[in-house]
Amino acid sequence: LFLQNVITHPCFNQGNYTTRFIDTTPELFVFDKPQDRATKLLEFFGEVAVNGNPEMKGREIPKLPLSIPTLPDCKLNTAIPEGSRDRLQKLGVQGFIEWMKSTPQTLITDTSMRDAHQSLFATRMRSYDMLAIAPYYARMLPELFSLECWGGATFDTAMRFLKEDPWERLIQLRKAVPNILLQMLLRSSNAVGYTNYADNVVRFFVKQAAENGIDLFRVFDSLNWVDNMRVAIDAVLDSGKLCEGAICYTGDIFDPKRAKYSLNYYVKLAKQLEKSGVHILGIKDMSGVCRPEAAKTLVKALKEEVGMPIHFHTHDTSGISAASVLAALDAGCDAVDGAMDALSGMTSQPNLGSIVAALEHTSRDTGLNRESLLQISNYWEGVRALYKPFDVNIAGTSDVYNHEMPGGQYTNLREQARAMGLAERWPEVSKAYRDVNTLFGDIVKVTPTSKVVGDLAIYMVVNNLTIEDVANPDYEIDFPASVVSMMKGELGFPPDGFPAAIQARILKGEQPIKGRVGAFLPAVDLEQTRAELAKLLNKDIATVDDKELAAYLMYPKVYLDYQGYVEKYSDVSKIPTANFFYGLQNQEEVNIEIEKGKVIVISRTGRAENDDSGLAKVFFEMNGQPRTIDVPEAG
Ligand code: 3PY
Ligand code: ZN
Repeated sequence: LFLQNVITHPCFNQGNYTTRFIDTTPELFVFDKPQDRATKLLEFFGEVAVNGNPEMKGREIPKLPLSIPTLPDCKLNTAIPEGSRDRLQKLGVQGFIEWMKSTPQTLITDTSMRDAHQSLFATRMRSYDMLAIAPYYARMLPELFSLECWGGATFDTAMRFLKEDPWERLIQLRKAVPNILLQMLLRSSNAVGYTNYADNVVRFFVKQAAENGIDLFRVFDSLNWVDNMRVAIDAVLDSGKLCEGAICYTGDIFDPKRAKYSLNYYVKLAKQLEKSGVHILGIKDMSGVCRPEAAKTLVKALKEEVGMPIHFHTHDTSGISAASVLAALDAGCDAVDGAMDALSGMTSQPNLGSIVAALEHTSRDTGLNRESLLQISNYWEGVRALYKPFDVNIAGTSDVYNHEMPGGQYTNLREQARAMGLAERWPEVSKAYRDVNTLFGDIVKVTPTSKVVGDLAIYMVVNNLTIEDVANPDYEIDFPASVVSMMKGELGFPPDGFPAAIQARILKGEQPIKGRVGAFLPAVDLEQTRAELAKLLNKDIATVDDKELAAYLMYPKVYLDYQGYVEKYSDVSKIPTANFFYGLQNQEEVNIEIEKGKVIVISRTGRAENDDSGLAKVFFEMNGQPRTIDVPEAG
């Protein structure tokens, strides 16, 4: 093992060593125990064979075995062409922004690895499936503007449900795609969580994201409060990366009954963002309610009023969002988002391949190769089938113009309602959501404010409450904690505040915060927190790196649970997705590359009936050696 460490050490390999190499290279004496990792993975397969992956609880298992997704027909030993990231490095931020504004080419962001699966199958896509296709993106689609592949809900779900490290996902994607901009969604002071973090935590998180591979940050605030975006924006600007400040589109600029969301409201916001120094202006139509004529009018006005390039993001819940994309482009929009065909439509982004086709041979041609797009989408089609139990397959709906639920929330809330036995009462949930929004003063609904509105809507339907009951000061209601928190101002405030009467009723005598939460939250002592984490993990403090600390700061409990899981089962992210969710069938064999060049072969050879002690025996072969795993059967 020692020899193995010496010969694989990069310095040794490159001849970069002296006679003191052994004395000065302590890591040569660190021996990993492949046997341990393999045994832990066997424990995982034993557990899934007997008790199932807990993620599958209450879900319908598809017919097995599932086909392995087909990778494109392209050699990976070819050179990687230059792309948007090379351009950024060459031109610098200002030069790049000038290029964005001057190129006639439509710039296209692919959301497949973030928003698309967040909106279609509960953010469950695993790194395994992203990393397999990533090198093909680098070679086949270098004309893409960016890959949205990180942030939003993915940070949480990676650890909570998929038991994998979100940082490792980013680092590996960066390695596989060195030429295209990697983009993330950042919820300003809520970072990648649901609450307001201390300012220094937000700064610390952004720094880690920038250092580990993010080139472009899309920053938004869930109430469009620019003051609440400043810390995040400044942190991105300090990192030297691209900062896109996004305005969240709500209502309808032409609806006289919703005059607060007028054209002027958005123009004012855009000017504030421009003043704050962002490089790109994002229009974040998270619910997909920006109708074609509105998109055209909005983009035209913004182009006239501000100097930043414009990037339009929408969702296809209505079924006609591509019309809005084309209208925005007609008005001079610089960049737009789409999702690969197989991951597009409904609550996801409009179809990227079709947008490309629509623009082909026009002055706004995207330069993307349609055959390459099809091959990559074909791969995604195979991937999507692996996640069928999470895929809420419902049709598009014009009801979205009434409830305005964000794409990522719509499927989640429907699923939550179904799990609570409210499937048939969905129209009531949708109506309650709309009523709650009105009661709150017609607010922007996007994570986390959308979650608050959803919480109260579900609460109303479960408890058979009408909106009059909720508003009635004489009716005793135990409001969900998230609702109380929002009324206190813990997510910030809309420009016109929350309606005083309902705010007072919900706060029951408590006073709301005056100003920005971040201004009140004391800075977190990062080194003390690192020490606390080291103790909890039983590790030397010097080995707790900034990424781990940042993950713990975002989600303390989720992070510790995830670490406990890794301790027990090792790194399960290396297991192919079908085997991760559905285990190994009898006689099925799987190859797992536990690290580069180190593959273990596991096959399941049988299972014995449970013995009296309630232990089930599952039989495997690991690299040809028979192994038996005893698994206690869960109650
Ligand atoms: C998120 O915050 O995760 C979103 O996708 C909001 O639209
Ligand atoms: Zn979105």
